[in-house]
Amino acid sequence: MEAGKRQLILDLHRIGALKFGEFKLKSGASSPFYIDLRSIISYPDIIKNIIQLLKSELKDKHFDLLTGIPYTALPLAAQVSVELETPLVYQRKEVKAYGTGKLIEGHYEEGQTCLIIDDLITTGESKFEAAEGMEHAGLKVQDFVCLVDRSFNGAEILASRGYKLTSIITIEDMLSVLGSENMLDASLAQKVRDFVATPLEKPRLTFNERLSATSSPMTRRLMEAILRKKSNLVLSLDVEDSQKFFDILDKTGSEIFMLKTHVDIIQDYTPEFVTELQALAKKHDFLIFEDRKFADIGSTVRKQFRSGVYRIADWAEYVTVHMIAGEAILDGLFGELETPRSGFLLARMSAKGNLISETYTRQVLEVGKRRKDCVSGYIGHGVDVEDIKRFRNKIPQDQLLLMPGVNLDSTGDGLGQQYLSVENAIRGGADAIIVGRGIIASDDPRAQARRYREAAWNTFETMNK
Ligand code: S5P
Repeated sequence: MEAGKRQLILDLHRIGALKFGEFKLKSGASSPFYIDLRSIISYPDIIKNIIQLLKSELKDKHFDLLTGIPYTALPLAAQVSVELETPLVYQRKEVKAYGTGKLIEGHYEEGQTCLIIDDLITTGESKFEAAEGMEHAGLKVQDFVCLVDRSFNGAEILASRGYKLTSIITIEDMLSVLGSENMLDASLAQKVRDFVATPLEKPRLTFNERLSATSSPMTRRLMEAILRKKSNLVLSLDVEDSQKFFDILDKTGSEIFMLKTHVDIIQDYTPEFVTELQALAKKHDFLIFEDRKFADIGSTVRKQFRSGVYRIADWAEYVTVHMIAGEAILDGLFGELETPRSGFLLARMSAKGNLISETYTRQVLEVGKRRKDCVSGYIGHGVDVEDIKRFRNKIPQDQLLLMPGVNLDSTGDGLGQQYLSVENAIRGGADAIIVGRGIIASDDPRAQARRYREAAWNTFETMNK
């Protein structure tokens, strides 16, 4: 190992930026090591070394601009920028959503390539957010350089989105340097290795354990229905004619635990529609979910939910909600209701080119976690199993992930819909799949509903053993 890297490891250990022992993480889990590089700015000698190390990593890379992810990496990037005579830009941390203010400070031109420096990589999430901000401003991102890769597979995670990661030092480097200096005993080093090898997977609870840990009655009802009906299938019954609607529903009702409607699609809607719907829900034992995608201010959605032609709150036990207008929409919808109702927040969408960003998704999850009283879970999607797993890991175990955009025979519909397979959706961690045309466009919806239910349930069962 290069002398500079070795020195860096010893220095980080000396100043307490790197510690071994037992540390409690935010998640409540405990970790055998702790890294916090925020204090390095107070040690000019260490910074000098880091700048040399960064410079030599950057030698062979092509970029027009540099940035560091605030706060820790920004002063590092600033120094490297001066030494390499390459312009610096940076992304404002406090501007969280696009379109509301200037996101990138500094001079740049569209199409330029920006290299991103950061101090640590763990899950890759903040890297994706940084890249997204740069790309949104018209810059290209290819390379990330991190001081410490504290993950098991940082390079792989970034490669899944087409980025290249170079790390100055890894956990393994630290273990070997400190081990060779007798600063770390072998059993603790092994503990660290084991911990790092499985950092992304939270302790996995079975579905039954998750149910026991869930306190929201509306969320428990969903979980209980899934177990009772041995079904993870939500039917999306987007047809215009009520007779056809009830015909398909009666044939498929036994296979589903929940029905998803778009009631405003029904051409011949009358209040009797609801009576008949509720009768079938009783007959086949399924829940009712109106995919209204509420998105307005609290006072307006309150009326949209409770009044008008459809009086959705009277019969839909669950509804979808966009968080674009902020958390107060939840009070507008679910506050002061006689019968409790619950929402699913749109955290990610299946439609090609949708405008949901990583930052937006994170913020939706933050609201949803605070509001378990009226948020049973999220609507989400992903590009592949690994991507869905990473997303699922951010969702609390006492909330559900429902996944639309699932089809066993098609990859898209020519109108932007993108389909995943049932197996990928469930293996990624979806608790239920939402299937529309895969079932209703068939000549035999009953057989298709059974096929989807079985495919999902079989995968779900193997994961919950
Ligand atoms: O991101 C999304 C969110 C939803 S709720 N993508 C979706 O497709 N949906 C809904 O799921 C969509 O409105 C439709 O009702 C259903 C998918 O239907 P399918 O026919 O493509 O399976």
